[in-house]
Amino acid sequence: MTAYENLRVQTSETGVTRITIDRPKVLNALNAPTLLELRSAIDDIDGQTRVVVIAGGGEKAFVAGADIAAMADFTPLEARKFSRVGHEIFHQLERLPQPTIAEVQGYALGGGCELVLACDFAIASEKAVFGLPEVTIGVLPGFGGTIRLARRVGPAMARQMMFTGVPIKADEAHRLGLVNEVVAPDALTARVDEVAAAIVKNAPTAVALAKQSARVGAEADLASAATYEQDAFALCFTSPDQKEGMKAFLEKRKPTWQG
Ligand code: CO8
Repeated sequence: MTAYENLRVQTSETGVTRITIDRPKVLNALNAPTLLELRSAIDDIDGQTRVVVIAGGGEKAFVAGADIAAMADFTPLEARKFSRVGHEIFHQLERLPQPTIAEVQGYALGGGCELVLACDFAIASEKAVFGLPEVTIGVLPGFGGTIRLARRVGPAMARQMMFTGVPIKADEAHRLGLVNEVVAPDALTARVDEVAAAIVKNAPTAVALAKQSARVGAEADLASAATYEQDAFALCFTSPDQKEGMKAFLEKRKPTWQG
């Protein structure tokens, strides 16, 4: 297992890999070394992992944004590169075959909110706070936030959040569909583990193909998306998991997946 300075990475026996951004003194702000470690941790994810959880260290924050101290003296070219690297890593996260869950216990601001948006879905504590405050410090959401927030909560609300920079609380984020569930702070990890376990018990190939079809479908026109889904459905029938899943149902027993 790779040792990191700014991350903690643990894989459970059931195949849930938890990547914790761990710089609590600066509310887990993302600087370049942290982003590069995140890239390496995502690269290291293999078939042993069935679900990826992204979390923040400490009690206060998921991630309070890109590291403002590190960005303050950027030249335009350095800013472009930082934005590009962030985009590449969040894109890589979004395209993992395994489902990804953001476990949000506190501030998810700026780049932290953008990290949430690069995950398949989020489960939050009642104390979580979401926002894109970049314009309050003279920049804009540069890790995909101008694009992904609109796709999650609709263009008008995304623009209000982006133009005002005013953060929203967990219940409002839930109402908008930015998070799937809001739970008490001390119940958060257990609830995320429960949802991850519900995914892990299903056919790995089917889950991966369902994720890919949903992602392609969200980006394609309806006819192409429908064709892709039909192909993905057919692909399931090349997998031993389909044979086992249907056989187990008919034999009234639990399936054993090969993946
Ligand atoms: N970057 C660097 N340090 C941070 C950050 C951050 N984003 N957020 C908090 N910290 C540090 C504080 O400076 C402070 O350090 P110190 O103890 O040395 O003074 C420590 O974390 C604790 O923070 P606070 O004392 O401020 O804690 P509070 O509870 O008073 O406030 C807040 C919490 C409201 C979350 C507050 O810290 C805050 O507003 N943070 C900044 C939020 C923000 O503006 N985020 C967006 C940053 S920009 C961004 O994310 C752009 C992404 C795209 C980049 C594109 C590339 C060019």
